[in-house]
Amino acid sequence: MSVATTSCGHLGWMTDRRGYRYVTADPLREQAPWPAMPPLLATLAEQAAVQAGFPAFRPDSCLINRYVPGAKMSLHQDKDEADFSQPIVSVSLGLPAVFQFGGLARSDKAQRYLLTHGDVVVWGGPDRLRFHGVLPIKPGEHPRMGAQRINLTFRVAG
Ligand SMILES: O=C(O)CCC(=O)C(=O)O
Ligand SMILES: [Mn+2]
Repeated sequence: MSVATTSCGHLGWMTDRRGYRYVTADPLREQAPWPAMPPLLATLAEQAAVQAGFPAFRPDSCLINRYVPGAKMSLHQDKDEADFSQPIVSVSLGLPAVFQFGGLARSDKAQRYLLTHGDVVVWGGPDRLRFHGVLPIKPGEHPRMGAQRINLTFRVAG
């Protein structure tokens, strides 16, 4: 079971035979520009970054991941962005998830955090390239979001 992904903002993330990269147009919508990042959400992400010590954070990309029960994301690093001095800001909505936050090597032991509706996580600085992932989402029904989890990650990609 995999995660469905799209983006908003100036840059969005895509994968094809050439690999993963950020692009300015959505290949699944006839190369239309990605939808604009809602200002309210951009402001939320920027304010969270300020609180975590990253006052210059101006995201140009927001990845939108949709998990249904059983969907998971394997341990990985976010390393396709241009500027690792800028953090990742993650907003979770809907069903709870167990977020794994590991070290700088894939084999490092990962800590586990339960992320529930409305939780915001910021990782940056020396933690920016830590491996992270999401364990399979348990079946359930969220009162506002139904049987799904939506995760938004705000990034400085370009
Ligand atoms: O769904 C999450 O909490 C993490 C998503 C993530 O790591 C990613 O999209 O790169
Ligand atoms: Mn990631």
